[in-house]
Amino acid sequence: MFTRIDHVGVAVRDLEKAVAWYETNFGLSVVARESHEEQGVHEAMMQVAQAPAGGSYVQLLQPSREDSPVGKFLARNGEGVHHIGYGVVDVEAALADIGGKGIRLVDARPRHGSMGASIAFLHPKDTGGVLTELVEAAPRA
Ligand code: CMX
Ligand code: CO
Repeated sequence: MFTRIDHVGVAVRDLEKAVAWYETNFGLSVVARESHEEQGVHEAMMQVAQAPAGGSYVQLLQPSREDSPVGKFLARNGEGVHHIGYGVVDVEAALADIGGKGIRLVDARPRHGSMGASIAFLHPKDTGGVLTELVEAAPRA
């Protein structure tokens, strides 16, 4: 069902500092910067690899408000790995399959994610404590 690891989401307090750190120390480059107000995040996608089936990234996430998923996570755990995003070919089909196994879906229906992807989250309490995102990448232009 999963085609690759699309990204690892990392909670950070200061997006600009984190971007500079990944550029300087790991040689990664920003490929997209976005803000998603409904998610309460400012984010930067740092490219790790390019591939025909879709790239792989580190997604740096700074909360835009305290009462958001990343804001609450930071208050509780501090900076660090927040979620894993797996690539899927068809996010609706993957949701139906996984939901059918009784795993709680945070998103019953896919919604818009970074870089035009269609995404959905699974609840960490049903996935061994790992917040999990399904990512159907936008069709290539
Ligand atoms: N990883 C693992 N566990 C997590 C977690 C995470 N990232 N976030 C919350 N939890 C756990 C908490 O530790 C807590 O556990 P306990 O009950 O054992 O203490 C429990 O889940 C509830 O935590 P909460 O802070 O009260 O959070 P909510 O119930 O309000 O929300 C969740 C949890 C998963 C529904 C919410 O974080 C969510 O909707 N996440 C998906 C959206 C998201 O993360 N957006 C930002 C990224 C956007 C992107 O990638 O594009
Ligand atoms: Co993500």
